[in-house]
Amino acid sequence: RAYDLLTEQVGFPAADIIFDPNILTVATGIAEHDNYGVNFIEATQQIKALCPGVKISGGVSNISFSFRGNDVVREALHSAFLFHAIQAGLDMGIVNAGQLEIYEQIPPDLLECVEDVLLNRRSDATDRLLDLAESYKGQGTRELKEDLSWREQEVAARLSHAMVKGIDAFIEEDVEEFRQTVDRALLVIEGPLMAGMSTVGDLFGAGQMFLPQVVKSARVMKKAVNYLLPFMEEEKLDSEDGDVSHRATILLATVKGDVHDIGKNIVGVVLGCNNYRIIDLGVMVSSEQILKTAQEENVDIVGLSGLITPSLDEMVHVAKEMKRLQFTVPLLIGGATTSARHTAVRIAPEYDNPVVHVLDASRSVGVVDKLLNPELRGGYQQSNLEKQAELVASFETRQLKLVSYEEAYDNRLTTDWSELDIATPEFIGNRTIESQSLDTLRDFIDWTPFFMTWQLKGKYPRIFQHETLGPPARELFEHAQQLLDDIISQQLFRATAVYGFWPAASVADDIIVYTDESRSEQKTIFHALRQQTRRKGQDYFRSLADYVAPRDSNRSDYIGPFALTTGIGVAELVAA
Ligand code: B12
Repeated sequence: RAYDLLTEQVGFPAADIIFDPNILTVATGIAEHDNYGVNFIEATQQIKALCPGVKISGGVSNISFSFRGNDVVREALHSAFLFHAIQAGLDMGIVNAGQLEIYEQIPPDLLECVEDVLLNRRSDATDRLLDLAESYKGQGTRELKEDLSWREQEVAARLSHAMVKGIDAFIEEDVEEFRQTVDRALLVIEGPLMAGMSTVGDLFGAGQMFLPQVVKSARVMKKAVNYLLPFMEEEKLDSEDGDVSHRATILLATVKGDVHDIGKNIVGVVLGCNNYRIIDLGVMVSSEQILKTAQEENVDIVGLSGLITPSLDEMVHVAKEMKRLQFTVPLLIGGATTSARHTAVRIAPEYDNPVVHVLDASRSVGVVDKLLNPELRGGYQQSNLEKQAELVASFETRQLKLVSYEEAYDNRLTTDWSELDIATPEFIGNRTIESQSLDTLRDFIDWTPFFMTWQLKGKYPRIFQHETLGPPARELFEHAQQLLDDIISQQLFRATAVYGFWPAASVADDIIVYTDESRSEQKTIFHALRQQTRRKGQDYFRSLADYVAPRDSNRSDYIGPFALTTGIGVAELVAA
């Protein structure tokens, strides 16, 4: 009701509405409380389905109130609950974010018990968690708990662990140990430290790590880089015979709206160690400030860093501004979200001077050296332009040509409904096939997509004749047959279906479904999409709605929807 009032009567945008359903404590020993976690998750799903566009928040710490004093169990409960609730649609939560275990790293026995409780998977879940909780009592935070074990691992694993867990206590000694094994200090950064950061990024992206934890990881990275800095400078002095005269000036900045600076700082250090004078403007730097400083300081190169998607547009803006202000210095583009393709397609066309995407810090020296060397610059720019032209061409061939919706609708598939023979279904309503014999289905399997999934691209059964793909395809096929034999003989999967026939009529691109033949009560509406891609030899831009007789045609038409699965039991088989 609140949603309807706000969106329909007050004109409030749905996206500005936040529902805050109660999260109540589980594992209290009172059976009525056992389903509170599930209730919240289901409520979240239902609100999202019923009130499209709204956001959901929740007071997460409440869920674990019954385990006050046992931080390990509480942290595990929070992380596991967040993991499931986010999947269900939770957008924001109130939780002591400094005390969160990483979902993937919750000890398996604890995770099982915690999820049994949160998802109310068994009646003795609370008792089992209570028993297990005893063994975690008084262990304080997980860093203390794990101190002893992770220090036993080899150094690269320890570095990765420290990055992911955000533990800075041993980072300098571990960095030093690894540095001893490589030729250059930079290799420590571009090896295990970057690998650790990449894991952090993956876990963050997958919703298994949260922002405060990433901040801790970033601090560890910074500490490690700071430790390595003098070594990188020393290595440079050794190789340059003590010549520290500055060769040229490079301006670096993370663009407006973006706070990521670890990568930019490393680039600054590496270029600085190669005798370039670095002006580092920091993070969130506006285009005006970048270009004003570049002019005042008469810089030789501008380098932009960006790690979030909006930074890509900001970089395009800076490039446009450089053109408008008649800059001629090269522009470097870097940072995890940037790419050679985006640079070629979107940024380079906006500026008439070199725009180069640089993948990592170690490549930055080579690129800068070439761009600033009058003898090499022309050739380098030529090859850069050629590569960018290839990227643009491959991008364009992949672009689909879309027509406007109006044009698509005007060219829809039309039918003379007055003449058409429309069949009447034998029944109206839904019917269910509870269990379809798998043996019957076996003959209908389309094996070509199966091979595609395994990245063996070829049509079945011709693929078996292929010179290189043939042998692995045949082996894979035989394994699949054995597995299918087991699945069918032991009835490991269940195949079920629901199908039905319903009176229906189309109105533009909508298909209106009626409850019965009287066609007086609407059951639901399917909003069908319409093709807008122009393809060779295409006559119409079709929509599923074109195939249902329009409401004003005075014809009685029907739709026959169905839903089926052969996958019941797959999860159990995979887990076994
Ligand atoms: C650490 C980190 C943070 C830290 C940053 C701390 C800091 N001081 O930098 C904190 C916690 C603050 C943070 C915040 C956010 N982050 Co963040 N973060 C990361 C993480 C895990 C690692 C980045 C990093 O430092 N990598 C290590 C460095 C060394 O690599 P790099 O930057 O790529 O740099 C190398 C090269 O690219 C190159 N290079 C970089 N810059 C330049 C510049 C030039 C000129 C040149 C030549 C080369 C060059 O050289 C470097 C060394 O070789 C990434 C995930 C990832 N794998 O990248 C997410 C990630 C970038 N963050 C992400 C997000 C979403 C955010 C937030 C929006 C989260 C939030 N909900 O608030 C905020 C951003 C707020 C904002 N307005 O910017 C997303 C971005 C997704 C997207 N496409 O938009 C990522 C990809 C995580 C994810 N998988 O979802 N983040």
